[in-house]
Amino acid sequence: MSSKGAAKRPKPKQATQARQPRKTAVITGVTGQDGSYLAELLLDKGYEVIGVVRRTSHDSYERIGHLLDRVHIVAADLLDQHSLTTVIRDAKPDEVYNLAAQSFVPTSWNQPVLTGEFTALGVTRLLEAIRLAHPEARFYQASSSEMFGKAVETPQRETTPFYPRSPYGVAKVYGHWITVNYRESYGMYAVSGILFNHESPRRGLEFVTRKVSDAVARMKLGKANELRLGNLDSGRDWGFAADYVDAMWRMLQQPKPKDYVVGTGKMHTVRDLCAAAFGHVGLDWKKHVQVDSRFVRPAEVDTLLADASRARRELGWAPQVSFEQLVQMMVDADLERLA
Ligand code: NDP
Ligand code: GDR
Repeated sequence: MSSKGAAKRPKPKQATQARQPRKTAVITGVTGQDGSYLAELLLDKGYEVIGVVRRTSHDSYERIGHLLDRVHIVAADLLDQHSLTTVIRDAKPDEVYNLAAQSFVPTSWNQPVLTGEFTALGVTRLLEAIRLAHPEARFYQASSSEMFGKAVETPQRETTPFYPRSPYGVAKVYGHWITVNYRESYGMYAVSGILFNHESPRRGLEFVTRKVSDAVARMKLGKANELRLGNLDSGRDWGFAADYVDAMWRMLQQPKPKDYVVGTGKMHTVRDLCAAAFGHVGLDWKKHVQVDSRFVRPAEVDTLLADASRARRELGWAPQVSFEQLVQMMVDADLERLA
């Protein structure tokens, strides 16, 4: 057969369409709220997902129980350099999402040093692991609107100066800048997503949205009658966690590493949150909510409101769930769970 004739034959599919290799992602904090939604998103996209968990005497797989047959669980701790380096060296991931942290603001006043170790130095340990073992990996750092703290302008965007108001906020500022520094020092693809509050039925019970949705469900079912809260005046830009993990993924698909603010651009107070949640089940929040000084913080962040126009423009990202839909979703989920 002449080579000409052979060239005319249609090539088998495999030869022309090289299969895309499956991407691998490492998620620290996979047992947390965001880790569980991000693992779902990446599995849906065909990634191999490696979830980092720290050793505990009881497992904390409540949020990822339904994913355990598809996520590879590995043990490592943000406090332990060697364990992080081993994970990165063995996995050689395309993407690393650093979601692990001591994430509850009030605890950061009680445990400021530990919060700094996890939430600040933990970022450096993970960046060092990547730099030494697999510098090609793209890195996402879970930065926070708490870095804006006593905000010097409203709304807050990527260029707004930081003024953190808690040991947690201070630790996140360190995590943000060390990420920027590794990008600029070593040319690593490292980005910081400055995410505003995002919630879901998987939110920890101590955070105010979930504390309220859980209490409302208990009251509706006759299991409780009172809810004690701190500052009702503080304003937050609350969105739905599943929307926000999509923004994280989009940040790692860009041609150049860049930092982005992510939020809805709408602010509500804790009072508004109470009105929406109690109102959803036909209760009057004013009859049930008591202000309790135990829940008032030593220093408060009064108003957080995102200007996410860079994320909208460059990532094509937009929130899909409104504040009202979010609150109703959380109350309904707690009603179902407790009924
Ligand atoms: P969660 O508190 O729900 O999850 C935190 C995760 O970190 C858990 O999986 C926890 O594991 C893990 N973790 C804590 N300490 C360590 C450690 N030393 N080593 C390894 N893992 C550890 O947080 P979210 O999912 O809400 O938030 C994810 C990230 O995003 C956090 O960094 C948070 O600070 C940040 N963030 C969150 C926002 C939000 O509104 N949710 C907004 C902006 C930023 P374990 O289950 O064992 O406790
Ligand atoms: P935040 O979330 O501190 O913004 O951090 P949280 O839900 O704890 O507080 C929001 C606001 O509500 C006020 N508040 C109360 N908060 C709690 N937890 N409990 C109460 O009883 C109560 N009463 C009033 C608070 O004073 C505050 O103003 C969250 C975390 O997920 C961080 O990890 C993340 O970085 C930021 O969001 C963005």
